[in-house]
Amino acid sequence: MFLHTESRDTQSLAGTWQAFPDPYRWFEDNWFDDSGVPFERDPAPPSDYDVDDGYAVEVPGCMGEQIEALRYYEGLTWYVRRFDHAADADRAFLRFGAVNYAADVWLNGTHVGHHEGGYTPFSFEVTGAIEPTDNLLVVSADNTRHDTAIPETQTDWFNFGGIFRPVDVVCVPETFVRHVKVETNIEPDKVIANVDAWIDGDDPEGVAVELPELDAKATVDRAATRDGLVRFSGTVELDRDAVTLWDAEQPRLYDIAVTCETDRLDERIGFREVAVEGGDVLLNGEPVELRGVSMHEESAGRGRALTASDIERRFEWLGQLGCNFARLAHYPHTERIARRADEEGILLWEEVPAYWQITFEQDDVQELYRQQLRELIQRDWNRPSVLLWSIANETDHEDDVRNRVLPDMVAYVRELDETRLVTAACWLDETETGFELRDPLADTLDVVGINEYRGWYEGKADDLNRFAGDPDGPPIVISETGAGAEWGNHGPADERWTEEFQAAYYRDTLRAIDGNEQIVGLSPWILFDFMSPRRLNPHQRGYNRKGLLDERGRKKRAFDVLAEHYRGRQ
Ligand code: GCB
Repeated sequence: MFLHTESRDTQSLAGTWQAFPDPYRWFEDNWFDDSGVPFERDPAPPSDYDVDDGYAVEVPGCMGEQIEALRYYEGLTWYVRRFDHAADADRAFLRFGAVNYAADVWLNGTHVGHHEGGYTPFSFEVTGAIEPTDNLLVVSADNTRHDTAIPETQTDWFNFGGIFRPVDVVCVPETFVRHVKVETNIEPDKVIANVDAWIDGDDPEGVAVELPELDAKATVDRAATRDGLVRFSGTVELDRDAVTLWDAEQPRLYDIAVTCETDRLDERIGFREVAVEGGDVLLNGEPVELRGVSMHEESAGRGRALTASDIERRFEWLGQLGCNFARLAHYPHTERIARRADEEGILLWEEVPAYWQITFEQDDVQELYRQQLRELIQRDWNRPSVLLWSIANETDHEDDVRNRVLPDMVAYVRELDETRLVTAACWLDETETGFELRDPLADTLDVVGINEYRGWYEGKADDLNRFAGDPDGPPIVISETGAGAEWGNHGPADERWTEEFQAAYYRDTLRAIDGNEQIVGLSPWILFDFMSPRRLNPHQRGYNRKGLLDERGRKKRAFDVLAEHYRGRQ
């Protein structure tokens, strides 16, 4: 179960760490004694390494962005950090926001855990292992691509390695509230918060819930015990008139506190309900048109380690475009984006990197798939901004194994969270008369994402005229569409890689889908240019150039085309 950290007493381990890239996996074999304890120093003179004097790197950070010579390095890297820990809490956990891709962690020689998956948080209890002074923390971070990983070996993005999100020591009492889930329902005369709280430690006497701004209090009841945690469940009922619902225009958030005798956890929630009815997506009972854009979690020179000002800029651009929606592609982005989207009233599509080819037939891969879904969903299930959980991107809908496994994943997502909509990015099939949605997965989804690049990889940008849509079918979001352009490259609108070509592509595509009743939203590809090692022509040189902005944040002409389109529909 996810360890809630946001409102906790934490010690940040951000700062300078020592990094040891280990392409030959030499240290793995030689740095540990027989009991698996990492040596503190190279025992054999003359010394080949010193754990206190490796490459100095900042954590959070992507190592290759900090050390030019290691930019394309993929493999094992040892990270070392010494720290004092003054707090005298009953229990302590080490919490990692994300490490790409696999991590093993040792504290003072004790192996405290292993984690696979490059974009979701994880934590290990270190209560017995942590000392007041001079702790030695060793983390192996390995971004080797392999064919039973999620994502697999081929992606259209750069495989930034390292500990790129915060690392914290989280201090808690013996018995504490490990996590909460608050689901909200809107009824004609009341608003209901269904609260689950997971207690770690001894079985407490009781658990209470309070919403101070609404002057509401309730106690919740013991419901079940599982994996050493006791779950308490209950509801808080509120007068409909007393509550301002969360929506894009007025993203009202409320504090909620969950307490047991020894502990208190604070969260910020929004009251809102999402649903699909007929071909519409409803937010609080009203159809909503999703004016969005896709983005990667990337910032020039920093890789995926976004700063507060990087996040600020992204929301400024969304505001300038007139967006109420964003697709966070193709893996979980930092939770700070979702928290910010809560405040800004931006609806989100969040996804796991089940991208292109995945070894779906293997049980351990399916387990890893479930784990990545669970870690994302538990992290963000209290965010009112999250509208859609996407389970996959462009997987082969003629593959029987895929067609067996993905519906299981849809069911798993619904088991974890019944209150969000489930989607996936699929393709349309071209037929003699036009385009059809033939992917069998569509029958199990609430909303179908369609990626399409007519007018770029093939066909013409107005080809989508020939997609009639099915007014009785599920709502569709065009989850990708786009064309490459190099910022500052001007020329005629029929010359590829010019800003004018890209702007014309947007105009034609927007016109082609306008009025199609099945299409309820759009998240074109993509807000800004991003690194991709498979894009090498002279206009690209390592970047996918379909951004509305380049990687330095300079706007291309298509930015204004989309802004004008969205602003006209606000
Ligand atoms: C896609 C992928 C996306 C690529 C994009 C492109 O369909 O989902 O990851 O970057 O196309 O630019 O081709």
